[in-house]
Amino acid sequence: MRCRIALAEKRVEYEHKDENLMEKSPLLLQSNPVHKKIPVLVHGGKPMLLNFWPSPHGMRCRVALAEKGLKYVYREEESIMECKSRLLVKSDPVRMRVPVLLHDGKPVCESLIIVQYLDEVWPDRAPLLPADPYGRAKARYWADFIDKEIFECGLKLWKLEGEKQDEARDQFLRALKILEGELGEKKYFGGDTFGFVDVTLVPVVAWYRTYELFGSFRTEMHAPRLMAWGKRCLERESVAMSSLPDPHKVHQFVRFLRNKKPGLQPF
Ligand SMILES: N[C@@H](CCC(=O)N[C@@H](CS)C(=O)NCC(=O)O)C(=O)O
Repeated sequence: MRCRIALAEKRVEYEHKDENLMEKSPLLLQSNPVHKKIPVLVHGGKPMLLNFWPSPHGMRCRVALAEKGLKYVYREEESIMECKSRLLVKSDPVRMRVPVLLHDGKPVCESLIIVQYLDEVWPDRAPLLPADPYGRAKARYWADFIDKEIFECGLKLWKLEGEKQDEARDQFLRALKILEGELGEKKYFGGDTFGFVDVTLVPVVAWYRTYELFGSFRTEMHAPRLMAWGKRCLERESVAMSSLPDPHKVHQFVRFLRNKKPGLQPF
């Protein structure tokens, strides 16, 4: 109890594990092999991810963590729209946005930086970026393209209406076509292996429905290869395990946000 009070006094976020003292866990025996008693504080353990479930940026971090088979503590910033947690404010005082990865107590912000950080710290587990500098430069180019032309433009599909929304739809469909060309006949953007560009784009699978319903188009008609790629990605354990949210749930949530926006027609 005194440890919990001290942690609370210091405002330290932590994961609490209950011990069954009749059957001591391997973690307790390994952490306190002499006395085999609680409490034990394990410091610098698993990474922690601060996220908000519909965030496509958070989804890519979850997929990268799963690809690398890394165990981590997941923390939902459930009230992010109204107020940010102390931990989020402390971790990203500039933008206060999710996702944030805390590793060894240090925050890493921005999803693409997080994915690259994971790849650098754990290079031997399912490498995501190509080994050669030119391959890496190309993969980063496409990741940047996806961020701007798919996810940033996707926001405009539900936040705008009229002519501006039409422009966003044209830009979005053009980007899908370009990505369709880049994928070509390959299994993944990374060739035979699922890589950095795949991780960057895969959250779109949970968002297609929302983009389609707000933008009045069918992705299948414009980018059939990308749709097939999305289905292949969903078969991967890492993607399934990363709990990409149900597309209907994402759409319901976005509809709720849009209908709260003043000056826009309810959708
Ligand atoms: N470029 C950032 C975008 C992060 C972002 O837009 N996060 C949103 C959720 S998807 C957020 O935290 N919004 C809350 C806010 O801005 O107050 C990344 O890739 O991580």
